[in-house]
Amino acid sequence: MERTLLLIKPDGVMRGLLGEVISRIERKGLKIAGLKILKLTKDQGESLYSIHKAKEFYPRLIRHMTSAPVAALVIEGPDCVRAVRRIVGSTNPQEATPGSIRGDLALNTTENVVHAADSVESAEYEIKIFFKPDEILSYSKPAAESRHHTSTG
Ligand code: 3AN
Repeated sequence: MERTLLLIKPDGVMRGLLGEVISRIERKGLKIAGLKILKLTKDQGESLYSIHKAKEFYPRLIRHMTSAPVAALVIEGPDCVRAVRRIVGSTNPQEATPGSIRGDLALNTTENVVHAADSVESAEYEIKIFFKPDEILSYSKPAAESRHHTSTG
């Protein structure tokens, strides 16, 4: 069972989009195994986006990410890194497919509602920035167990 990290960014929280985003994740059938609201410290923002340190937009991005609370979610499900990236849509909301979170709900690239880890390795690294192991609860049914359950009624 794969895990990924999703952040609802300050713009998403301030616009009252927590329910909208979480609902799209749940409707897909993915499970929320960890959930918290927090204000990112500068250190947490820099750890999350260290790969973009040299980019022109980096200071603006860190300023935005630390400007108001975010929601951090650990999401669990089969192939969920890729599934969540598809639900989130392209970085630039103007190019994001309608039906995706960014395609439907965002207009600009800094304030694009959500962040999602882009690989299983990034997900592991990013989950550790925000969650201790005992703050993540696994309750997905393994596929074999649900099949067995169905056949025995
Ligand atoms: P994604 O969030 O789609 O994985 P990344 O990892 O390339 O995109 O970028 C991380 C964040 O940096 C984006 N969510 C966005 O807020 C910001 N960002 C990326 N590229 C740009 C850009 N060209 N201009 C402004 N902000 C950007």
